[in-house]
Amino acid sequence: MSPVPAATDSSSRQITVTEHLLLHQKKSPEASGVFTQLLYDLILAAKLIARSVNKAGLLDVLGGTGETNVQGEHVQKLDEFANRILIHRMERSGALCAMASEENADLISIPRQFAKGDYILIFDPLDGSSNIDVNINVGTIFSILRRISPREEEVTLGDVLQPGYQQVGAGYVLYGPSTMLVYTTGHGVHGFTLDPSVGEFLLSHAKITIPANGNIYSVNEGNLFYWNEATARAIASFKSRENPGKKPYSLRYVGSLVADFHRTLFYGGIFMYPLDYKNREKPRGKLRLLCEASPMAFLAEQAGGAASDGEQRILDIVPQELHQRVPLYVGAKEDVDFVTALLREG
Ligand code: P6P
Repeated sequence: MSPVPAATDSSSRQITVTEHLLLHQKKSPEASGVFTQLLYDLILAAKLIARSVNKAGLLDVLGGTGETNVQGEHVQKLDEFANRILIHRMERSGALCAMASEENADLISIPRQFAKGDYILIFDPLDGSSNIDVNINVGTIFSILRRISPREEEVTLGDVLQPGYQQVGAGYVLYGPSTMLVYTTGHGVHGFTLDPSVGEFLLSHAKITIPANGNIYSVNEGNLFYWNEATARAIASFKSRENPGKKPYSLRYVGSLVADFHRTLFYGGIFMYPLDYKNREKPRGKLRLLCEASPMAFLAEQAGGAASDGEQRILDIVPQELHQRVPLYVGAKEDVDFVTALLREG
């Protein structure tokens, strides 16, 4: 019998996420099959969300539900749908002992009837949802921690309020012209593109690194009135020659963190959401530390970049509350270090 001819098309060289993870498991012996199962279930949830996001214009999922979430934001139907899909899928994964969602005020426990694991999943089910109705990219952002309390005890908030350097995994799914998964487990950043014909995320961008000298800055300039002097000056430097690029940068701003971060990851430059004084008594950042800034910071550092809150490294911040917000400066190291130094000078 003649040997089976090796596949000749490019698909024979395509690597799925599961294969890629198994390759990593060889590198990090502590990574167990449970982690692979966690990501597998997360990917299944993402495919289900992608299917609805891609048909949003055709299904009655556009528009809001008329409700507001813990953040006081209008809940879009797709937000709610994505949140339900993730919770339903992930509580059955057998990998988790708790979850936290941007859409839920409190920790989400794993129902008694399901097997539990030692991981905690924190997610923003559909970031950028304000852009859903105008067909602009939205995304799911996730962060994975390992519990620190003994397995036989109840999970507490202390298991979740860990600094970002404790993350064992982080990433996002970007729903756009193509659906992409970008993730890290601490061994670099890797991008997978969903091939709808086979329903698999296939490795399309291995070992992503943020290019230096990317001359793009990304910020909502409409908030200028709400920034303090030091912030306004620091951001203005990107419109002058007084910056690491030695020339004015281009401004690009989508208003979806996943889209703005994804562009920064590939083109370089910097994304900024500064502290703003919209509430004069309580100036704060807008982005959430646990489900937005921290996972993006882990990805940025793993891609050779940096992330700060304007004072300190995002990954060093010890969270005080579940929905804590922080300012975020993330992107190419030289740009983040430059603007952080200016802000520290005041
Ligand atoms: P603004 C989306 O609502 C989001 O949380 C992030 O995805 C995005 O970066 C930011 O808010 C945009 O905020 O105030 O510029 O519209």
